[in-house]
Amino acid sequence: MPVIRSLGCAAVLLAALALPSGAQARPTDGYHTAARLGTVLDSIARAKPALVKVSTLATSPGRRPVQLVRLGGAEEKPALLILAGAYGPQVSSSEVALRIVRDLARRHGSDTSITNLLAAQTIYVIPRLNPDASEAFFGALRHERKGNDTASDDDRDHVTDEDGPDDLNGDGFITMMRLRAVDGEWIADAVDPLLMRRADPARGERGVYKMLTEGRDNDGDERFNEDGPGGTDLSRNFANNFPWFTPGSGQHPFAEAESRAVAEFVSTQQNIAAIFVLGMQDNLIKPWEGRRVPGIAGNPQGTSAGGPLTAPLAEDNGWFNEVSRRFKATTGWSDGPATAADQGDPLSWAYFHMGRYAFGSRVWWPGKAPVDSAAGRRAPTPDPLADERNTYRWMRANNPAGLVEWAPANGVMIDGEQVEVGGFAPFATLNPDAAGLDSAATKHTAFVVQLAAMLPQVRVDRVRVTEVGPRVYRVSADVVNDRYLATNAAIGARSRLPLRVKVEVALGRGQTLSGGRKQAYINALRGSGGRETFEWVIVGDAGSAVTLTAGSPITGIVSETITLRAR
Ligand SMILES: [Ca+2]
Ligand SMILES: [Ca+2]
Ligand SMILES: [Ca+2]
Ligand SMILES: [Ca+2]
Repeated sequence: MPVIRSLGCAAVLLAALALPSGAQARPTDGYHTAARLGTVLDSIARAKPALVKVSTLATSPGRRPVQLVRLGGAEEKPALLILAGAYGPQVSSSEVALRIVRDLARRHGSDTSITNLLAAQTIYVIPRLNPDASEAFFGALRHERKGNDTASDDDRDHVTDEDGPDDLNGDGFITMMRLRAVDGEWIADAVDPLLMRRADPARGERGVYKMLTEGRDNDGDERFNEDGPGGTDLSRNFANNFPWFTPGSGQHPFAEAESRAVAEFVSTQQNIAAIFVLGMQDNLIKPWEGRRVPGIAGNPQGTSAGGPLTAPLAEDNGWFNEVSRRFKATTGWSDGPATAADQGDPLSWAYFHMGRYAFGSRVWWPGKAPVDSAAGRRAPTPDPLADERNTYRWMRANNPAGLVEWAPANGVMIDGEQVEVGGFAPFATLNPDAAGLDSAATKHTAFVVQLAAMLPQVRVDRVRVTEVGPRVYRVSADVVNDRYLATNAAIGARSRLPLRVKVEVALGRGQTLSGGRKQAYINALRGSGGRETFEWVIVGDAGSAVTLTAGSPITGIVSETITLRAR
């Protein structure tokens, strides 16, 4: 194995040397195939073996490993989990996760803040949850494939993967296609004709085109590209609000080895305090807004009578708002694309099902394009295509290769009509160039460092001992959380996930407890100095000691030895 690895490195080096100067940047520059991702992670672990451990969390149906990186040494401390690459086409999320690992590992030992952080906390990173789907990014034919390699007969016609997209114009991209049809619902936008929108009959508009993914009806069932290669989109295979019977979501929640491994890891790993998802769901640019939604038959949601929660708890709003404010201050980003639906996604699952503080970033998106105010170029207000128009104009200015202007695909006719092919190039709207990746990674690393410092931590404060009678002592102490986040979000206090803070007094020989509880639990200890006072009456000899411990796997456990004597 090491022989093959060194050969691989040499080959990469030779390829780099052989690149002619001034060579065209390729859209895959800066990105790592599944194989290269594994090689790079292994080399980071080899360089810092005491700090970084890489293991295989699951093996995909395509026999690719889903890696788990543990930063912070062998002992498992209170932890942050970073999950990326569940949505295959968003390869940028894996690349940012890889750069977070690389950057933290590199700075450990020379940057005191990082060294201290990783001495006190563990950071887990799952950089690429759907390696099967992401591999399409590197293929000769570029196609935004979402599913892993699980075989799936999406249209239930007894044949599997019989009709995928086809490159009709031979440009190496799968984009969209349009053809004129009397029952077409689409028209080209008057201002930016690359953009298509549905005709609005209320405004007297008549549809002209049918819009489909580029490709033929390979099996003649009168449906186009309805069942291509690729099974389950792992960003839709988690349990919260699971989209049942939807092609691509999987047979049932956690039907796949990859998603199931995450569920098992988070369920058994009691030290995970918060989960940061780099994916298609956002709650950092636009924070979640918890509100009370009436449940089934008017019963409260989150109860057996009222059905599951569909909105975050309003009690958590303040914290989501503040973390969002800090994310925007750290990244300099103030707005971004709308979040994708919370349907079977890992972010909403982390919060609603696992009771964790969960934060989601869209990672990267085309920035604000300059407004085109030339006559005839003004967009209508309100603009039904605002987001697409911005993306189109940004591409035109920054990445023209990300656009395919509508043009006839030579000689391809469907229903007697000439097929035209066009639209955004695959991957272009989700994945920046190499410099864009590095810049997004720097911002996200800074936020990760900040977020890790917000995780709850407890200490014991104000220990007081008073003698109330011969051999009888009253002992009291506070348990304090100085960090920003509470030991449990409101959702976690309700589900008792993660484990609550336990406060326990251990008696010495000849001592008895005559007041107070040997073990007590704190439902949720708020941050920013939240404290709870505990009191015990202990019978024992002067000078003997009791041990007080407080904490949980997510806060760390502290202990204090208290000597019984009058103070
Ligand atoms: Ca089929
Ligand atoms: Ca094409
Ligand atoms: Ca079919
Ligand atoms: Ca078909």
